[in-house]
Amino acid sequence: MQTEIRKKLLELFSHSESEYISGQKISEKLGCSRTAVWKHIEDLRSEGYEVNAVRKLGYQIISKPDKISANEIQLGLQTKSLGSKIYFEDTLPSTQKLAHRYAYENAPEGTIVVTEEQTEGRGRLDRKWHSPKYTGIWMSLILRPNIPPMNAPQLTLLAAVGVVRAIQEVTGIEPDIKWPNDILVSGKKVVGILTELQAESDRINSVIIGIGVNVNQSIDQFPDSLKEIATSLAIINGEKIDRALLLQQMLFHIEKLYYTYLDNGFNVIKLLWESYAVTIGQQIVARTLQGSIKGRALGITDEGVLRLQSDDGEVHLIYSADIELLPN
Ligand code: BT5
Repeated sequence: MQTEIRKKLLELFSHSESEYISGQKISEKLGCSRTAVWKHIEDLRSEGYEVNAVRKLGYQIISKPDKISANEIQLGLQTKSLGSKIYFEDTLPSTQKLAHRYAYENAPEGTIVVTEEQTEGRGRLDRKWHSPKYTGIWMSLILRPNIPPMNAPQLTLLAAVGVVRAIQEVTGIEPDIKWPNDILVSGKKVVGILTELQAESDRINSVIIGIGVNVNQSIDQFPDSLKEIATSLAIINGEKIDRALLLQQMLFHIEKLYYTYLDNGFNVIKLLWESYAVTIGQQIVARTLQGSIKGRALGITDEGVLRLQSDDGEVHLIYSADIELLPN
């Protein structure tokens, strides 16, 4: 179906939730024949929409498919630049990989790459990110901030705050952030964020922020190795969540924070981040590539670096690590 017509059709239905709309009215609004309307409705059905058709009353959308599309992301999106260009694929090895290519090819700031499934989704240090079909938000976002490369980790924290706010708003769940890039609910990971750069020594060409959100997985959809440490928003809330809406709100909140950050620096973001962080004040073990350090997390620096006081009183700056929270 042509994108414009499809958009108009869905818009029409989104204004009259669960009501019938007559074929006549649809044909007028879309500027096409009644036969064409019927054809468009058939197209929606083939995409997984459940549509009731009743003579004299018209059409009613009963349920939307548990799928997202570029159109659904666009419809109702309240951002200026984030999501202004959307690359959407049913399946991809990894959205990061494709976003790197687009970033290299000068894709504008705000470009996003979204997929329904990743076959080679990845975390930090080439770890795997489990991304089963039609269940999560697997997205990479391209930004082009004029900041020194050393400040790029701040954007991971910024993105985490944006995602937490979107989750709170859409689901009512109150997640925690574990430094630097995990979003947890009841100690289990629901979101992972991976920030990568295309940069020269003194300037950033692009920042590619990969965000994976476990939205609608059931517990059986996690492999055994993740069942104890991961969860989804639907498992917590006991009901499925509208992924397109959540994605729109993520973009909305990240954009708002991003503009604040560009105008006023990291300070506001830092305060917000600290208000959601479970790590601060806790006994933790930080596992870095150089070894492990045990101690108390004091806070983060203005650059977003973790300050950790080891048991001998020394304060360490941790740029990258896996954090284990210890019982206090
Ligand atoms: C992360 O890495 O948490 C960053 C994950 C980023 C994923 C997004 S999805 C869109 C974009 N495209 C990509 O290819 N990646 C990004 P890290 O902190 O290294 O955590 C990885 C670890 O989390 C794994 O070793 C597993 O233990 C665990 N894990 C894997 N899949 C998970 C999932 N779906 N939910 C929760 N935990 C998971």
